[in-house]
Amino acid sequence: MTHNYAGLASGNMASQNNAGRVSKPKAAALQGVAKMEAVAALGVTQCFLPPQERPALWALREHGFTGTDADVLAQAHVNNPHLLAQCCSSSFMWSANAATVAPAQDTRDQRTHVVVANLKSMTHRAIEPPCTRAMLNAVFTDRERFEIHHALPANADMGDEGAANHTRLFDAAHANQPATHFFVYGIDAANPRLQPKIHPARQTLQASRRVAEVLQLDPARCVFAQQNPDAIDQGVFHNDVVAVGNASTLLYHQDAWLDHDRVIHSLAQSVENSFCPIVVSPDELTIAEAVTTYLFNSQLVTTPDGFMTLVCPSEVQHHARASAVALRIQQDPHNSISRILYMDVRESMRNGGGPACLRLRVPLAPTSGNATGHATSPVTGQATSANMLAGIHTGCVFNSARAAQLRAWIERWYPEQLTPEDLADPQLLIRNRDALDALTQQLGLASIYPFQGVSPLKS
Ligand code: SUG
Repeated sequence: MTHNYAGLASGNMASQNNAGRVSKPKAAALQGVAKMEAVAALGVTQCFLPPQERPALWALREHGFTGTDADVLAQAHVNNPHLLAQCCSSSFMWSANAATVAPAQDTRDQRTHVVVANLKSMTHRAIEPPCTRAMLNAVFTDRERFEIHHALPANADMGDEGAANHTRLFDAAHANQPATHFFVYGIDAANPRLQPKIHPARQTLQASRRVAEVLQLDPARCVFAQQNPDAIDQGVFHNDVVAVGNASTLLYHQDAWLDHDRVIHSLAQSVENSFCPIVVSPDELTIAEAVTTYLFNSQLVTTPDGFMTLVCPSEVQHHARASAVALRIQQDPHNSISRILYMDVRESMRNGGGPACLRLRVPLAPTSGNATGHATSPVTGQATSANMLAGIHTGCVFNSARAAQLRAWIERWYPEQLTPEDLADPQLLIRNRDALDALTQQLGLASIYPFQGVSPLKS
């Protein structure tokens, strides 16, 4: 509801270039729902997370602002407008950064493990984890099946940006076997020799390793790679700006990582024969073009026919070279990608988030018995049985009725547009809280927000 362009994310070109622009929160939310509907039409089961509470009054108070909520907003607006913007960011919309997930079949205790990302490298995002964890606990309610871990401590060497830097690869013919987990980091904090010169490296090797441990993964099935520091300097702040994977397919830019040959060799050994790398060379598309079009930030999903659809941002369609790459991939009989679907997620794109940023994969397997359902599992591409969704809060499972409900709620509560001046308006805060109260009641969700009495400080 406070989606705005404050230019808060250094190293994220879209965020920097659109700073100060008038935002359209209602359009942003409606674009997200339309994208979910399109993905649902491809046969993919989805859940959704409600927005976080913004402005984050508790964070402003932590910085010493006192008095009524209106006083706090007014003082922050005059004395520290940058902090106010940070406390108003809607950056939680990019749920690829919410957490890293390992499904039951990959973990030592055969439970699904989720590590909330600490997002410590950006102040406006570091306030997300406590509410993210409360939400994930409210959605994945079965503690026997799902463990939602705390974010890693925000130590200097523990920058974690969640699933944006993690890809799970597996042979769809053996989907119940443990998968390969591909972790990409920006910097080795113990050996920071190779690092970007201009923009920050957000993910540390130390954090990626720790996430793999907390997820209870077999170390032999984990592959770690370092982002190319030159790519970070050109705006590749997350790996998902230059790579996307699904099942055994990995679409990536040739200059994504250091030591490209070793990385691909290690992945090929781990994923074995089914591994299908699709590389895009700088001659076809430069890193700078990948950053402006977000070709690689597409959602890659398996459809019930066993083929895959690449859900691209419409910026790709309007870029001659990027759309030519998409067409080349679609027409190549050696991979499973048979369809390209273009979606308008422009409001998100203007802050550096494409279709892939707007989702977090939670692979599900049947809890027991045979899969006899109707929808398609994002993990296996096979039928999703009702029991796969057992232990998940039904109010947050997406379907056409929910889409209509969410649309009506967005139309009722979201502002058409916002400028930086609007963020200090106490009426906006009151309206946002009323909207979140209405939503949590409609969805039958437990209390998850600070204004509902949940601690905003513990993640
Ligand atoms: O962290 N943008 C987000 C975009 C995150 C995209 N997610 C993935 N690549 N998975 C970021 O840089 C901009 C907010 C602002 O400037 O107001 C921002 O936080």
